Amino acid sequence: MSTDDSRASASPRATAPMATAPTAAAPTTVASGSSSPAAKPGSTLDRRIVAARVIVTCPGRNFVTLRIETQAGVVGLGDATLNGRELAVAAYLTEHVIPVLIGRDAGQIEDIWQFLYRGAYWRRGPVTMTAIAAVDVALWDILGKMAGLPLYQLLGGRSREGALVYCHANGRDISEASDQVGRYIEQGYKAVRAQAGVPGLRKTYGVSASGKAYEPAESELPLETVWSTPKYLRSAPELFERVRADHGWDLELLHDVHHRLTPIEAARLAKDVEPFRLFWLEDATPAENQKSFELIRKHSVTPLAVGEVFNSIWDCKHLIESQLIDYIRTTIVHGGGITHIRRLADFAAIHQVRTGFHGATDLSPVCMGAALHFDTWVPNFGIQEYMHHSQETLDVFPHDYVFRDGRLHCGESPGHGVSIDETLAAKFPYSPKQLPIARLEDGGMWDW
Ligand code: EZ4
Ligand code: CO
Repeated sequence: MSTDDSRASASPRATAPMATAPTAAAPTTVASGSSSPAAKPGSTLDRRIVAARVIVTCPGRNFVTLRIETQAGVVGLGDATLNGRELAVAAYLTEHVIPVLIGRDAGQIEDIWQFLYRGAYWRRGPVTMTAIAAVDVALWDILGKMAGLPLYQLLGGRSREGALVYCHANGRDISEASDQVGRYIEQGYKAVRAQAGVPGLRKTYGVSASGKAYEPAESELPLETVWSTPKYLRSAPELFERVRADHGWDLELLHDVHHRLTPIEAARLAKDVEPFRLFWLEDATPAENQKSFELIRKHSVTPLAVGEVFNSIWDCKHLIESQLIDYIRTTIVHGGGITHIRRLADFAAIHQVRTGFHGATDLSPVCMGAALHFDTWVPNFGIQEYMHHSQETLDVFPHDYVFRDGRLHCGESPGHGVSIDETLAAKFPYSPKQLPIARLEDGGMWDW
C-alpha cells in the first residue's frame, strides 16, 4: 500500500479534482470528478452532490449523522458518532469535508474516499476516519437507492441467512450476571457476553446500576473509577465457571477485558478461562504495540478479539499477518466506512481472521444497518455485537433490520435501510457526555 502512494500522488486523475474542487458557494461548478457521463445532468440519476449537512441528536445518548443529497433528490445517511468526541467529528465534516463534497459525483465512492484520505495529508486517527466513514456510508446508501438494491447485494450478495449476534449480560455479582445470561437464552440469543462486578471495586466496566441499561458515557466530565488487576484476575474465571455450570455448553460465551491487563496478565487470564471455552476474549491488553499479543498466544488457545478502537488496516496489520488474533472488531463507522473495512476484511480473510464488528449503543442504527448488510455478505463473518439501543433511539432512526432466532437480519429496502426522523431528532438536543477514566488504587492513571 505504501508503494501505491507515490504512484497516486503523481497521477493526474487523483490530483485534478483537488485542484478544481468547487466551493459550497458555487455548487454548480462541476469538479472534473463529477463529469462522468453516467451522471446524466437533469435526469433522475443525476448524481451530483448538491447538499450535505450534519445532524446531532441525543435520544438518550448522542449521535452524529451525515446527510448527503444528490441533484436528483436521492438522500444517503452515514453515522459519524465518536463517543465523547461527537462535536470534533461534526466540525471536521462541516468545516473541512462538506465544502469539498458539493458538486462531486456521488457515484465516485472510491475516488472520494481516496480524496478524503490521501488528499487530507494528515492520515488516519479516529476523528478523520469516522468523518470519512460517514461520507462513504452515505454514498453507498445513495448508490443502493439509485440501483433499487439493498446494500448487501451491491457488495456481492447474500452469503448467509442472518448475522449471529451477541448481547450483553451483566450483574453486580456473578450470580446476578449468570441470571441475566439465562434471561437472554430465553429470548433466543445463542451468544452472550458476560461481565460481572469485581468484589472490592465500586464500579466495573460493563456493569450497570441495578435495573438500568449499561451506558458507559454517563457524565459531562469523565467519571473517575478505580481498578485493581489482582481483584479482577481472581474473580473473572469464577464468572465463567458459574455460567457454564448454570447454562451448559450450548451457548457461545464472550468477555471484554477492555484493555486493562498487561500482556503477561492477559496471558494468565486467557489460560485460566481456557476450560470454559470462550468464543472470544476481547481487548485483553492495549494494542498499540501489536507484538504484545505474541505473549498471550504463547500461553493460551482462548480465541482473541481486538480492534474496536482501531481506525485503519495499519492498526492491525501485524496482528492479522502473524495470526495473533482470531476476530477483528473494527467496524464501519470508525474504520473509514465500507470502502476501507472491505479491504480490512479481505486482508483478514487470507489469514483466517474473521469479523466481529463492534456494535455498542454509541454506534447509531445507521452504522448497525450498514454493518448488517456487510455481515450478510462478508465471507469471513464471525459474529456481530448487539447492545440494544433505547426505544427513543430506535424511534429517531426508523430501520428495517429485525432480530430473529439469535440473529439480526438486514432488510431488503434499497441502501442500508436506516433513515432519520428529523422532527423527532430535533426534540433531543446534544448533551455533552464523556467516557469514564480508570485509576489504580494508588491513584495512578490506568486504561479504562
Ligand atoms: O466501551 O463503545 O465491546 N464493547 C465495548 C463498548 C465500548 C464503548 C466505548 O464508546 O467495549 O462498550
Ligand atoms: Co469492547
